[in-house]
Amino acid sequence: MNIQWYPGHMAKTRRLISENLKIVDAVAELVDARIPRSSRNPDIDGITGHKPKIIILNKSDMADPAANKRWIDHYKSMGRAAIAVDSISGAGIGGLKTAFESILQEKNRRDTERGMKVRPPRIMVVGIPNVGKSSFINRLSKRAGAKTGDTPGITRDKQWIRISGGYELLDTPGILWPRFDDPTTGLYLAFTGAIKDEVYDVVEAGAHLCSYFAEKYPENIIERYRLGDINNMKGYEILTEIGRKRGCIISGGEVDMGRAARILLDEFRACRLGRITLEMPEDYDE
Ligand SMILES: Nc1nc2c(ncn2[C@@H]2O[C@H](COP(=O)(O)OP(=O)(O)OP(=O)(O)O)[C@@H](O)[C@H]2O)c(=O)[nH]1
Ligand SMILES: [Mg+2]
Repeated sequence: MNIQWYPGHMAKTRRLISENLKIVDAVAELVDARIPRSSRNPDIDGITGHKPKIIILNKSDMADPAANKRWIDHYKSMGRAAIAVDSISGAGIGGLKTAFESILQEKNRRDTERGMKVRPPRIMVVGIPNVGKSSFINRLSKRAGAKTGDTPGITRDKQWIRISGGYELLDTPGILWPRFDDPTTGLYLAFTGAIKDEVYDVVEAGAHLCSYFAEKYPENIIERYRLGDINNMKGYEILTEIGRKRGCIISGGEVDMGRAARILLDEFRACRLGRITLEMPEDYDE
């Protein structure tokens, strides 16, 4: 399955990011801890140029804790600032001010040398749709100032939000890129809810997610849906079994595959299948 999604409003967001770059001091790029590779927009480094940058591994509460650590170590080994957070509970948020100060150290030193006053920074928050940019900002500001929701495309325009210490954060709409070269990228973005459900085949995606679980986390799916032996079963067969177990039956006793797939995707996104990381740094060469 080859999923692609790049509606016109994303091209507009790309321009918005470029245009506002000159008035911000740093960029916080949010990635989804369950899919740190697929959720890193390859265009963002190009658009944001040499601005100080930090990678925020968000939704870390939904990902495998050991994998979170491996990803943070991986970013650090590449010389990138990175921190894992949970924007709902606030775990990890306490370390952010220090992390921002550290990426801005060089700029502040230059400003001081030039006799300029060091003012509280402006930080642009960017990332793919539904990754938690607005939730992250709300958590930092301790107010629900930015609208959030569990579908991609909630934030429509930029919005400045001031937090303690005089910091100003710029919320931006989610942005993908014009073409996913690797079909796995589109699939993982669909699983985690970064791509709206209307643009891909939900049953096919559900079957792929079953195959992934069968290979990497078989106990989680067996336990959740009380499945028997899934060895040698294809994704589609596992999904059929899930549908049967959940009573998704249509006339003639057949399984309603669409309903089965939606149950699986909803429960995966709600973390009911456990803390899952779909990709590890060592699986890819960067
Ligand atoms: N478990 C968990 N859920 C989160 C976290 N951050 C955000 N969410 C949830 O993820 C969904 C998307 O959050 P938003 O803050 O609206 O995401 P966004 O990146 O601003 O999305 P767009 O504006 O559509 O691009 C919401 O249902 C949030 O409650 C997190 O760290 N952990
Ligand atoms: Mg938003």
